[in-house]
Amino acid sequence: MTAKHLVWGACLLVPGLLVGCGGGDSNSGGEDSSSAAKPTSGGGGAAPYAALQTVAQERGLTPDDLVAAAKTFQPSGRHDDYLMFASDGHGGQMLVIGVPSMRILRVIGVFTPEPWQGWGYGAGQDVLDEGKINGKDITWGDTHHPALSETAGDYDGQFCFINDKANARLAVIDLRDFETKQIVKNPLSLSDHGGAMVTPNTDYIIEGGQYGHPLGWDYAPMEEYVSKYRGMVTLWKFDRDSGRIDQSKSFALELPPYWQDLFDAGKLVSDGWIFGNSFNTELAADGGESGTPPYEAGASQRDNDYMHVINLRKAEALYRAGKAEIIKGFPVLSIQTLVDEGVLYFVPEPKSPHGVDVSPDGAYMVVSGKLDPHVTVYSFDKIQKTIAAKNWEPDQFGVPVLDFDSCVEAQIEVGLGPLHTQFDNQGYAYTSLFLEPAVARWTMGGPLGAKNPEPDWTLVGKVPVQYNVGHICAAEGDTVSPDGKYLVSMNKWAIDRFTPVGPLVPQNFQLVDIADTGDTMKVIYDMPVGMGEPHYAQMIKADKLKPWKVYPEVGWSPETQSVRLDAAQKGKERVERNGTTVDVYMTAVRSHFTPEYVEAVEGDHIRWHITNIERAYDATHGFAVPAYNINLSLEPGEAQVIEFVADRSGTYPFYCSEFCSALHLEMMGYFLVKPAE
Ligand code: CUK
Ligand code: CUA
Repeated sequence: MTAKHLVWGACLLVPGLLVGCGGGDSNSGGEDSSSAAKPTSGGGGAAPYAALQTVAQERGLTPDDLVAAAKTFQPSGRHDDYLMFASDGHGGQMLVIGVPSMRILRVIGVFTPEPWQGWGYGAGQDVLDEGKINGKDITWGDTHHPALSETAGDYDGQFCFINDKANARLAVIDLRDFETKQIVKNPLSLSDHGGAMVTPNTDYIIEGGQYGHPLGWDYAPMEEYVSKYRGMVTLWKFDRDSGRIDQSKSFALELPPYWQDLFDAGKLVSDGWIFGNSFNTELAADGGESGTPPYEAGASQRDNDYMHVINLRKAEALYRAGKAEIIKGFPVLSIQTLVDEGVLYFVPEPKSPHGVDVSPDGAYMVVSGKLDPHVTVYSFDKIQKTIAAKNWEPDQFGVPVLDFDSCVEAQIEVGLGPLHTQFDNQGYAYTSLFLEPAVARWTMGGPLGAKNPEPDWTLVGKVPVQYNVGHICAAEGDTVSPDGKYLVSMNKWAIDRFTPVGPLVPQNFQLVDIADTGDTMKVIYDMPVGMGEPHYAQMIKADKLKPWKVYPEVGWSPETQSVRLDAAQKGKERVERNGTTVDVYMTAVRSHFTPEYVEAVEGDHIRWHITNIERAYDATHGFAVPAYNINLSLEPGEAQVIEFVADRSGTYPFYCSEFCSALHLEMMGYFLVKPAE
């Protein structure tokens, strides 16, 4: 036996290691999974271990690899413990990923048409149309930050929101059916980044701007940057009952044009406040065109930028008291009002910061400086005392800049290029290090620190990641009660991790096991993401979600979450002509459409009402019409009405695009369009 064999023998003959990995202690994600057979533990004596040893040797797997595989493998039918809602960047969609298996479960069309669910190909058009800008269709988005709805600072599994950085839009997704219900276009801004984040009871969805421009984006020359360009943060009021943002109760705050970056809501002790960071206090304005440094240098000259500290409760009261001015039809509290009324404060933050993350107890705000090896931890209590003592100097817009030393609790040297911070249930914080690249783990002194062996602000360990990590996402890691256990490192570069597929390389989501304390974190899975470039994600315990299996009633409209009065009904299928308008009432059930052929005349205005009358889980039908750019996914009970002009005569075979039954191929019909006379 070689040394390697001896190692193997030692590992594989410890029964606990392998028996444990098949074990049934993991939550299996709701009622469906209980039908899945729970693996029996071990059994069979030494033979399975010998087989495992053979496979491991043939494939060159180390004992660590085997443990990682055992921690992430889901036997067929076993459900994941967590769901991760991830942006897919300029894919404009949302990804739903099971953890720990890292399997993609859903791709939700949000700002971008998505043909599988018919999003923009017959369904969802009204929602996509809400996202028009200057009357133009905008059919992509740059999704950055998903935000699950919260109750008392904890994910409640009801809704998810996400922003479009490219166009300053926000979307609402209903987690009963995982479909996008609303897109709001910010009337003030064309660029957002500090969204979506929610306040602890989802009263407001926060959308902070990014690149300054005149509010409402009217033209102003670069020379007027300081006088006319502005930043903003918008507070969108969310109405849980309707599942929609109520634009009539939403308002914005005018901010200096400092390129606001990310926002986070206070919680518990800091509830009622919001915090943001910014990265261009230099007001670099012309990108080097007139001999000044280009933005990357121009916006990085000063040692400090400003964390924004905003008293949301006060801002809300001012808005309700009618203190907002109206810009582009939208209420905006001016900088002057915010200063006069003590709503807005700044605190210096080290060089070119990225992100601000509020600790689970709400007592601390963590900011990373991209060009500074520290994370800076601010104390909410100290900030309040500094405000009370008026220990500040105004900036050039008159906003009080609080004394740095009076607000800081700790600075921890974590490594190169710190970006984003998440939290666990053991009193640790985790910060992504873009430049190293690694994820650092450090102890949160303060109340959570009581659980630590070392209640201190100390770096305790790092795990290298591959490569260039941006955000990290720990299980419920930005709530009032993080779960620990898993952390996903969302890496921008993959380089050598996957089989080459051309010059455009997938991003790499690495699952990190953070269950053990100390310097023991391990990467246990690499997941390529070959869509857009995800930024943030949030991970929720799967059993908090209560999605529908079928729509509650036949004739259901996902757009309104109610029965459509004009839905096609079983037994009442027909084609009705009224002048040149033709209403088709069609039902779909395994394995036929009724009616199976439909005749129209060139130029007719067609309203095609189609209902899937199935009540069986997973009995989805599609509806695809060639040459008319139509494809629907009709889940059980779903009704859609699509309108189009039959502008070309011809013979169009339509069909069901979901393989729904043995006779799925027969589930078709003809749409006949007679030439106009
Ligand atoms: S951002 Cu992309 S890595 Cu938009 Cu939150 Cu930091
Ligand atoms: Cu219905 Cu295929």
